[in-house]
Amino acid sequence: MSIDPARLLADLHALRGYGRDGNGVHRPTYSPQDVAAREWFAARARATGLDVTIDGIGNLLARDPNPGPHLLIGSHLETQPHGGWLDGALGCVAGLEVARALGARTGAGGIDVAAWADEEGHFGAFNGSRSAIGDLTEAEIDAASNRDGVTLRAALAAAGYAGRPRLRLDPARYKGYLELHIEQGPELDTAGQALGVVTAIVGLRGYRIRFEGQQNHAGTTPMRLRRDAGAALVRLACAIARDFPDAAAARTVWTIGRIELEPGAASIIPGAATMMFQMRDTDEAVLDRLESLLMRLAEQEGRGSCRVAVTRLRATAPATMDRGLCAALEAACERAAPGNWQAMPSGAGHDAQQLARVMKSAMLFVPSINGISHDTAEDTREEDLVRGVATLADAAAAILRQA
Ligand code: HGY
Ligand code: MN
Ligand code: MN
Repeated sequence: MSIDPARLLADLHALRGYGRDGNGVHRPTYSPQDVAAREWFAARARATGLDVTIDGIGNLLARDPNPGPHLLIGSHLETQPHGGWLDGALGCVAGLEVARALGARTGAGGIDVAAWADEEGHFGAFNGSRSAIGDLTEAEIDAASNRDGVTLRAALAAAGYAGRPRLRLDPARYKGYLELHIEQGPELDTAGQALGVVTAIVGLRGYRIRFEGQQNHAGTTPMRLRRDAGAALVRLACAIARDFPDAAAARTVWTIGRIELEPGAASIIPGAATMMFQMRDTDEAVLDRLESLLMRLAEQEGRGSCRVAVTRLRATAPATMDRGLCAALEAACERAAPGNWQAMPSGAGHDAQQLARVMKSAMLFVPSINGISHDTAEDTREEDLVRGVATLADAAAAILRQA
């Protein structure tokens, strides 16, 4: 029972070719390159002896035909726009490689492999893994669209998935779910650690904040008469920077990912201004406290001169990883890299936090060089990739052997 490093790396580099963008990959969900990548992955899984289905939301599930017990290993195949080549891809290919390594052994049980659709949220929040656990309604699919205004229904039709039934996982089939992922942050790389065992995954709150004032001439409108939506938005950004640190916890993060001024011309006072804002923490109480603060600051910075609307677009709960599965991962890490691994929370969201709602789940991290991710510069040393998959296989075999 061992993985084949050359086969693993060859698969990772083959997958990288679907939407290649310099050192990274541009493979948005349901894009032609994403659909082609799913078909490639399906063929690799079939060649491994797994029964493969791609369902009505684009989830790919490759099932081991042996009788139980089973473990489910997966991640996602699509990427952020102009993103990295390993975010998601590593976890999917790792599942395939572990299935091949363990499948070679005799006896019952084995590995199912999943590629969850749209973890990267082009059309919503964890649509694929939420669909698989029964938490995605047809109405949500009807209402969803991406930032270019393409509806999810149209994207599914163009991908050839429309009309297919959506798979629903049977948690009783599995002893649990494992996901191997790049850390996407600087901790392991900075500490020189080879592996990370995830203790918890952050919850995320995402908002659209829109100020509406009065568009007007940038030269003839006296400052005291202005209802400048752009100025109100900038004041809110400054108020967040001023007040959030004292209200936040040690690892809380918050990001203004997009600002739009309308109509966006130098000689026009913006009549409207929109901010896309998100925050993350492993503690719901912290997110609740910061949400109340955000609402208060938005109202305050509107200051009557502008109307303000704060719309909560997404709210993903934090998740704690299963202690038993973590113990198996920790033991495998100690065998693979004695004293050179650590337990840590995940600052990124992952499908594992959805799977954790229906079955025991755990995650293993490998280092990201310079902590870079969601960027074409994202990368991990090959030795770390191989060690991560080998450690995952070791832990998976141990979990399947447990009574
Ligand atoms: O944004 C995230 O946490 C994930 O990488 N999509
Ligand atoms: Mn990811
Ligand atoms: Mn990502």
